[in-house]
Amino acid sequence: MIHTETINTINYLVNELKNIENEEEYKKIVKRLEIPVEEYKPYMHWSKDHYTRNCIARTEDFELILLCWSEGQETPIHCHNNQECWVYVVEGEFDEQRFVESEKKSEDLEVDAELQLEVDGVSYMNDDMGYHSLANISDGRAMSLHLYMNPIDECSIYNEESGEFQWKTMKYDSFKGEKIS
Ligand code: CSS
Ligand code: FE2
Repeated sequence: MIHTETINTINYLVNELKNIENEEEYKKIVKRLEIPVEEYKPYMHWSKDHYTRNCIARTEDFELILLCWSEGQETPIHCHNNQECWVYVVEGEFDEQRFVESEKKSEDLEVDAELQLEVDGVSYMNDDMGYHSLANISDGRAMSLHLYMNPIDECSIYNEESGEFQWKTMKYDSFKGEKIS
């Protein structure tokens, strides 16, 4: 059975995700999030070189990751490997750009939408909607919680200079609070 009350701890969130019986319920869970920032402490790691991917929980069905962004860090334009992706802003502000293949030349991408995401904001993406990129536009660090269904280990990233896509394996910087060197 799935509950409807506010989710205010990571443990409760992970339990709710594990108890999901129907895919529609993922979306409802994301709307119930009211987790204080301190709760994320075990998963917070930053790097000056790239945004970090900190896995909180993973099953065959879903993956819950905290992304920690230093000022100015961003993703390349990427797909979601046929999975569904929810992004919830924990701290800071993000710019999301969405792209679709150009009708004139399929290897070119065109901006389809640009969104600004603030704390508590949620964004949803899947491959039918196109590709996207996310950038931390805060004056400092930012954090976002990502829920993928199912887990995404690889994605195709777009090289804006060559106009080509390339598959990339995605790694974790920490797993359940343990840093991976
Ligand atoms: N897909 C990127 C983040 S933007 S949804 C990642 O998991 O690293
Ligand atoms: Fe993404």
